[in-house]
Amino acid sequence: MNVTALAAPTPEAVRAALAARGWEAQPAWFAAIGIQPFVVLIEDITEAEREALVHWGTKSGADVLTGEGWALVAAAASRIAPLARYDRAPTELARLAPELGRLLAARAEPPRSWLIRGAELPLDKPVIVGIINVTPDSFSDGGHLPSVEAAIEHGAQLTAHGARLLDVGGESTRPGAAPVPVTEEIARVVPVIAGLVKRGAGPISVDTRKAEVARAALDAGAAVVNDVSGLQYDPGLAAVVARAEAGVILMHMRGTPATMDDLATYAHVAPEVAGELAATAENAERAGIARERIIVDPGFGFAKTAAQNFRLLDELATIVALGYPVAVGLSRKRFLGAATGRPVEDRDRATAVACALAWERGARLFRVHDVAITREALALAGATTDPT
Ligand code: PMM
Repeated sequence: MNVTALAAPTPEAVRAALAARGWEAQPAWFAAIGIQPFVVLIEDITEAEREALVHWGTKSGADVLTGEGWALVAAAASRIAPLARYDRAPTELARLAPELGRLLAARAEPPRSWLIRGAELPLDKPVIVGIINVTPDSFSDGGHLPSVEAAIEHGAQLTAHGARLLDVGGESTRPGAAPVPVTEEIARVVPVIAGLVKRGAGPISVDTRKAEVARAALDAGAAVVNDVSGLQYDPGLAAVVARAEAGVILMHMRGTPATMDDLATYAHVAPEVAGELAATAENAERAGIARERIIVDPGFGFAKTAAQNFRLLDELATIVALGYPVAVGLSRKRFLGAATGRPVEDRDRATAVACALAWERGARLFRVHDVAITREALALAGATTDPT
């Protein structure tokens, strides 16, 4: 007899063990996903639902921890899966089925690609988003790109280093930053976007919260709108994205850059950010943006303390579980300095490591200043998790 402990925290070891024994790829994957541990936190439940869950847990061998109005259910995913089926779940728990079904489906079949305007980006490999800030006062690189030509040249270089999307922004969103007038923001970003399109660089995303800026950028050839306000700043933005059939990145934050630091109040950051992002994405879909065009981003550094950013990075899988592809903007952020002691101009190594950690937890898009070093870190992380 030979007994081996498999590396089971990810489904890969089980999939590989079954594949090595002749299983087809798809059944091996579903079996591996099925025996993965699955932990769901269920909130706002009635006393009757709580009792039904405890009873079901005892019968089915799942662990159920509960308090008033909530339950935490833990077991292999395959054991919990019947609760997502109306014909198998206790009638008292029918309310649970749709959301649980969505979470289980997102685990088994994560999105494989992202639809942007006029193209489809595959997500099987990391997508590096190169930052082009044309602002005099951006968080980390403001003022480094003094002219349109320099910005275009920089974009071409980021593409050569491996960026698969270029994010052009004309308004700083650092804590306390003042808003930029629409005409000024358009004057900053449109010539750069038009110039990049002319050079064949891109695809291009515009980092803006404003409908008018987004419209001008899309007219100039942008394919994606990256909105750090998650559609909260300008009620007209969603319709612009929907009409143009553009891709959209919806980032989580609370308040505005001027007020966000006082709103970093969470009892448990990851589930709260996930809940708020889910509502944002539903808004977007209700406004006519197709699900396949939506990326969510937990908004590192926006209305979060350093400690909350670290928790969020560790628990990123909670955001991934929403079922939308996840982007992360970790580049040079203050919390990386809190861990490494490095100033903002010396945080690209920490950024690269943080991106690799985020990839392992399921992030697929990485918005960074230094594309070359991040590409190396992600090449290694990607090779380590590649099943082939
Ligand atoms: N961070 C900044 C700006 N735009 N967009 C997304 N989607 N995610 C981010 O985390 C994000 C962003 C601020 O950083 P910068 O001033 O260095 O660009």
